[in-house]
Amino acid sequence: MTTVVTYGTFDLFHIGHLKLLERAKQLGDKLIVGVSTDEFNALKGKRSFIPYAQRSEIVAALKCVDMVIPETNWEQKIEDIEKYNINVFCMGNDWKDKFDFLKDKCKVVYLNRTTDIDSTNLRALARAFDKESITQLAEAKNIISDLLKRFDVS
Ligand code: C2G
Repeated sequence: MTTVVTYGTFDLFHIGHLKLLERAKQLGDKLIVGVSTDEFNALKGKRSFIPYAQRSEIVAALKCVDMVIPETNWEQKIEDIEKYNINVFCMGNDWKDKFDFLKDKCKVVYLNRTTDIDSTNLRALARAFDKESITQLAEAKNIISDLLKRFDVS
């Protein structure tokens, strides 16, 4: 039985997260995912849009995920590897080399990230969309009020 572990925030869950987790599962038989708590995200200097309870429930619901644990600090990886008899630690390659210190405890694998999507640009997209739709609504309001004036409808 090969047990794989990976960690992440998984905010605004998207295809990049899914592909990472599915490929992580392919590295073994069992996949454990450490989902960053809101408090740990604050330590990472990240504020997630979706609260931990929902982020962890979404990840736990995935076919490829066997177990979710809270990620509360940077140091827990070493304990987790021993506690859960981890054989493979994997992360997206935006973390390349950052976890090589785990190599004396288990295999360390960095998987290619999925390009053109991440939670930050999804948030920016949502903000732009809101702004654009508000602008369109304001334009529509002006058109309607002009029409009402023209036909003297109060
Ligand atoms: N990821 C990916 N492709 C993307 C976005 C993310 O493959 N387009 C991967 C990341 O490389 C990471 C995982 O999905 O392996 C989770 O990404 P984040 O939620 O951004 O994780 P992060 O905030 O980097 O936290 O201790 C490790 C940290 O908890 C990682």
